[in-house]
Amino acid sequence: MSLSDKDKAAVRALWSKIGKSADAIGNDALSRMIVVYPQTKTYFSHWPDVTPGSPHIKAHGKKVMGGIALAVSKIDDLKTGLMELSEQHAYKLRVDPANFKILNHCILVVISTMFPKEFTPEAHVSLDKFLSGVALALAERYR
Ligand code: HNI
Repeated sequence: MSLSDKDKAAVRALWSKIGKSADAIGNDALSRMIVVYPQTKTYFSHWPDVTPGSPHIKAHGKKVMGGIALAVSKIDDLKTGLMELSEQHAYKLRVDPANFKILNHCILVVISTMFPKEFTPEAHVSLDKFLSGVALALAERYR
């Protein structure tokens, strides 16, 4: 799986329209993740309040979307660009990589509902490929 020039252009174009809403997207995606896939909550059990829209979820959604923004800027070489984040998730946070796909799904759902006009089938397929690339790059340091 690799991103074509067309995919990269579509992701950059979409991001230029939705990037300013990254905090809201992150909050909603994280909130959905913990509700729809409650097993993901175990990683956040050190937080005082793991409920949808809580200050911790909001702050973390912002961080995660910062990671997505970084990925958009490193779209030509996601593996190198996300190496440090991969190391953190693998060695320090010990997040099972299966969860990356779960969060990706939530991000897609949120973007589709928040930006129905921008989320064309063309944008959908390229964003899906991009997020898969992000998940693969984040899983890189696990082995
Ligand atoms: Ni993730 C911390 C980015 C998926 C659990 N994560 C971060 C940080 C970024 C980030 C950025 C902040 C690092 C720092 O403090 O320097 N995470 C991303 C991205 C994805 C992702 C881009 C996938 C799209 N993380 C996930 C998933 C889980 C997850 C799916 C678990 C279900 N991440 C964490 C945890 C932390 C974290 C736990 C530390 C939180 C804390 O306590 O500060």
